[in-house]
Amino acid sequence: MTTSTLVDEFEHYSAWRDALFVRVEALRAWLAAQELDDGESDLRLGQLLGRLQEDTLNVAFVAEFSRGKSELINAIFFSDYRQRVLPSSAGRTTMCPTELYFDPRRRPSLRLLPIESKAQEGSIADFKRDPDAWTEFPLNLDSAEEMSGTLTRLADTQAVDAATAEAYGLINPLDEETARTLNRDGSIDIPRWRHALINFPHPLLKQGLVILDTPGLNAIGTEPELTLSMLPSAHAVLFLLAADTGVTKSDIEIWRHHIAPVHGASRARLAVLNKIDGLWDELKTDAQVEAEIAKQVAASATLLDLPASQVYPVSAQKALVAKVRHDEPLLAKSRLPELEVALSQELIPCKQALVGESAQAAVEDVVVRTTELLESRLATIQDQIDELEGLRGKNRDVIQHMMTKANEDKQQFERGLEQFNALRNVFAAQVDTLRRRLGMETLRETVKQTRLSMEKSRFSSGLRESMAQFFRQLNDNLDTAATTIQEIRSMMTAMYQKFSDEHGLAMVNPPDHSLGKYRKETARLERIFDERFNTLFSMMTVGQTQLTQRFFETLASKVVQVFEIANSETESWLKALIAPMETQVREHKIQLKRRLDSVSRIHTATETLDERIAELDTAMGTVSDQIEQLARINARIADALTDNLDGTRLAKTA
Ligand SMILES: Nc1nc2c(ncn2[C@@H]2O[C@H](COP(=O)(O)OP(=O)(O)OP(=O)(O)O)[C@@H](O)[C@H]2O)c(=O)[nH]1
Ligand SMILES: [Mg+2]
Repeated sequence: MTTSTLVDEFEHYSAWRDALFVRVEALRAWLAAQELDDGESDLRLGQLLGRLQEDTLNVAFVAEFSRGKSELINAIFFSDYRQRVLPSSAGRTTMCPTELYFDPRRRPSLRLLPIESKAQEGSIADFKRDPDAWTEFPLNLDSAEEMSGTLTRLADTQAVDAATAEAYGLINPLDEETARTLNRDGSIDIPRWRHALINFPHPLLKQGLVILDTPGLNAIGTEPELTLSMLPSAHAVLFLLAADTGVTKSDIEIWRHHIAPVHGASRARLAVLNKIDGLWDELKTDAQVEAEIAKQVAASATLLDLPASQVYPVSAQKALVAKVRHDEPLLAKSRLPELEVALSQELIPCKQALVGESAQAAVEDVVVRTTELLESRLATIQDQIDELEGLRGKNRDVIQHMMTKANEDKQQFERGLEQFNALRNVFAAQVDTLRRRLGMETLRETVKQTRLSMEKSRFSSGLRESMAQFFRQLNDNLDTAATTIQEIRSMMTAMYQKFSDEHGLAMVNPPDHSLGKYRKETARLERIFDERFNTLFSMMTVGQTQLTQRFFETLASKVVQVFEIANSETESWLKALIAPMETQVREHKIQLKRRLDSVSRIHTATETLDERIAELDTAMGTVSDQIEQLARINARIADALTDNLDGTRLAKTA
């Protein structure tokens, strides 16, 4: 198998993730076996395990047509198949966005969403939930030829009249470009499919790699979901230029509108100057060719406003040939290995840090909570032992006194509980306010109102105002929700303080919860809308109005997604807020009762005292063991988390 740094790094990453999974699973099993798995911990660990299992690494390839995206994907990921897996040829080839991944629950196949779906409501994400919307072709893995034959459907086109193309939002009749693309009979060739899903059991795809191949600007501009969702959610975006065309106007447009804004701290973005083999020239010295390549790299970097070191010159085609023929000098000359190193360095550590952080937060939360519980058990047992030890040889009067005292403590605690229950009502009311502001029903209503007001407005200024109003409403709701969250938190903090002061319960610092990242996400969507709108605004036609509405629908479904996450995180937070209190209260009640029982037992038979103390000693040993075991399991998870971050590799079997 041809090895490359990217493939290696990704395999190491998967091994790291698998090891982490196994150890977190061990924690969960241990908690269950020890009967320490309160619902909240089990839920958090279950979610974490689910995330680790479904974890994907998304890499998107974006460029104007014919820059060599499909060829580069073939060269980086599919050279083992010794031929082109994705079709790559001169002119427009890939006609629709194509996702490559592996889902073991489905057979290997190519699934295609017909272009007619553009006239229907629903985003690609919606259609993905509807298997009947897709045309499916099985992939015959035993025949490379048959397989690449099936995949040529990615290049299917069909001729339609201009009105149909406009209704799909694929052309703008006012555009000069459109006039030129019309056939002699007035028809126009459009893609046959809107989106493609390739389910393919490649080793890397099996480990969670998802590759997105895109067609040129025409498709990016007409499929809002690419801009809003698929590109921003990619962990790395590779932008391709070609040495034979140089940097064209539409290259720059794609870069400025679709890639440059999509840059976050945790996202890799690489510019690639492909087809440098066109500059190889046997009549020139190597140094002269080098200089020529460096010159083109520098020129491209200037136009993209990037340092030259961030533009990677390669020859995808020669790299593919070199890998297939095991021709090392040619592979070096293609300079693909350098790109692969850069890609893996930018991509994998970021991704690992992200996954590691979220795993660590969940595990720490569960471990801290469980340790606290065990420690409070330990303290109570110790108290009881002390109490009983003090009783040895005391007379009945003293024991009578102890019993009165235990009863008093119990009653005082019950009064405290009444207050706690009263507070829960206040808590419930505030949670209600919070859910109203953040809830999905409110959001759906806001979306509906915006849709209505957009339909009513005939002018672009009206459309814009509807959208501005939409975002104002969202922000207002998020602000109110944030204030309520702070109120709830300070109320709970006070309650914990009170229980800790009056009843000696462990002081818990309730977790914080911020809606900041959702504010940021809606702000980002608003910015994308603004930019998009400014581009469209200059050429508003009936078709464009429709396009704006379709754009809004995608935007709205994106906002719905954001709010869904915000809601589920908020719900988890609410649970995490109240759960320790409930556990502590339950635990304290049990301990008070035990104390009372034991005193009254002694009251009736002072001779059982030694037996009882021995019992408590055993219980003490059990709990201490549990604390130790938990610490060991936690340390193993911490090892799994940090091993690889330090650069040492984890064996797959670890
Ligand atoms: N000389 C040379 N040709 C290349 C290279 N990479 C790709 N090509 C050729 O360029 C043409 C376009 O390549 P594709 O991989 O289809 O390009 P694409 O970016 O996927 O294009 P669309 O699918 O149309 O968006 C094909 O004929 C490739 O063989 C390269 O490194 N050198
Ligand atoms: Mg292609």
